Amino acid sequence: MIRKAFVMKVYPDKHDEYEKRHKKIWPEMVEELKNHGAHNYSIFLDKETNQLFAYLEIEDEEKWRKMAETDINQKWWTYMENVMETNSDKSPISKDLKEVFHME
Ligand code: RM4
Repeated sequence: MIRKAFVMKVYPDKHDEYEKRHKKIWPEMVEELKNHGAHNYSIFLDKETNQLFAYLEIEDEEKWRKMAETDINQKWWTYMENVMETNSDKSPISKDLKEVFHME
């Protein structure tokens, strides 16, 4: 399994809405995430900086990359656009983090 971590940003007044939408994440979105080899996906919020820290495990980088192109992910990004910082293609602005420690 490949461990992945990245950060994104939620708008300051949208913390609750962001969490609410993830509590009710569409089952089809979860299904597609699983189909693309995603496991153990967590997102944490730093309420002071509005930064979201995401961690997940993936089976394969190429499979994961294809998730972004799926209809459901494109719809999810459109839905999430008004609560988080996004690029012009509606993907969340996201920065990959480097793993510097791991313990099994
Ligand atoms: C986030 C963001 C990510 C997505 C997760 C499920 O808000 O849209 O791209 O993978 O939700």
